[in-house]
Amino acid sequence: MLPKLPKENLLEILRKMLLIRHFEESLIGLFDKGLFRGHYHVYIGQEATGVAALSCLGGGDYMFTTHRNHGHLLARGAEPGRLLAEILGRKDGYNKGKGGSFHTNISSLGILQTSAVVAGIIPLSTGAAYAAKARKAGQVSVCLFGDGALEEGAAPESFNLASLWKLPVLFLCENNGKYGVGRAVAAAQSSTMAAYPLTDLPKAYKIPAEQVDGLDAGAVHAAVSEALSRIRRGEGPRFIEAQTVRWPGSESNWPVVPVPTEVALAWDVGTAPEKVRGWYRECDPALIFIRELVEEKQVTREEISQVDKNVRGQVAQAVDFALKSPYPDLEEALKDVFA
Ligand SMILES: Cc1ncc(C[n+]2csc(CCOP(=O)(O)OP(=O)(O)O)c2C)c(N)n1
Ligand SMILES: [Mg+2]
Repeated sequence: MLPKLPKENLLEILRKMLLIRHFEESLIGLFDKGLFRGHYHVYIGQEATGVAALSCLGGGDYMFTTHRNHGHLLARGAEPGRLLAEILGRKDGYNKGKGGSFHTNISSLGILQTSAVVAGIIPLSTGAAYAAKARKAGQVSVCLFGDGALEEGAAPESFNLASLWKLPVLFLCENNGKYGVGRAVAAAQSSTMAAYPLTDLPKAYKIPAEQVDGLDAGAVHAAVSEALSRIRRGEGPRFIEAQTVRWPGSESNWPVVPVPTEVALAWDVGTAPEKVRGWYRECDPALIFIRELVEEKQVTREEISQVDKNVRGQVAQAVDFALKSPYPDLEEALKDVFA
């Protein structure tokens, strides 16, 4: 379903979903050309969750994210050029190229910590919520993490304190399952957790927890805005499990693009390789959103093509900006270091 929002907000959600998609597909191309090194993860397939959820935050709220962060950062308003420069280790990146894909922090956007340490941000987001509560500033701390993070001890330890102290934190778990096992199975057993559904774990700590279809921007928007308003009213932490289906391009160790995303795929997946057609037809959140916009007569196909064209232009400019940015000087290695 579509989020209950005016057309301009729906167009903004569409714009951000397509921005993330084209940004990530371009990034895979840059990696394949040897333009950056080290491991990286892309957010393709989860755009409806990140974009819809983060559209509910206020300007002063805090956000924490993981190894699969690029989509969250773009959804929160990161400039694509500076983010790409950071991932490529360049001087004009948000953290002067020292954070890279796994550790881009943008404090001006309330993004206090991005960490590839699985579950590392869960205690940090709880601490930020503690600070927000102590300051009585009305801020909420939103922590986005994968299903795998629940396996770490840091998760239940944080749930315990957040619940005891009624901290203003939203734990948003993105359960991206496994492609090809069917949605119901993915939802129940995607992780190696003995406890499932995953919501059983926060519930043991008396944290209200619900599951939501992470491919459905409207469902995510409704669940997150309701959760945030309850948290802001002082009701304490909440947990949402957003279920998506892993993008087949993220099945192997290194991401591959099975078919470059075109708006036309929303109606005809014929150009996608046969074995991934089902994902693009049924599980692609961007294409689902596009179809809904048109079917509910909110937006025409021409308007969607125009948004897509603008976003592609923006990504091309970001690539140009990042590639023109120099690598940091050697002496920079010893600056901003606390050791
Ligand atoms: C503490 C820790 N253990 C192991 C890893 C290696 N690792 C990187 S991503 C990952 C899987 C995380 O799964 P999930 O949280 O579900 O995120 P997804 O990649 O599915 O989005 C693991 C085990 C790590 N980065 N940190
Ligand atoms: Mg996962």
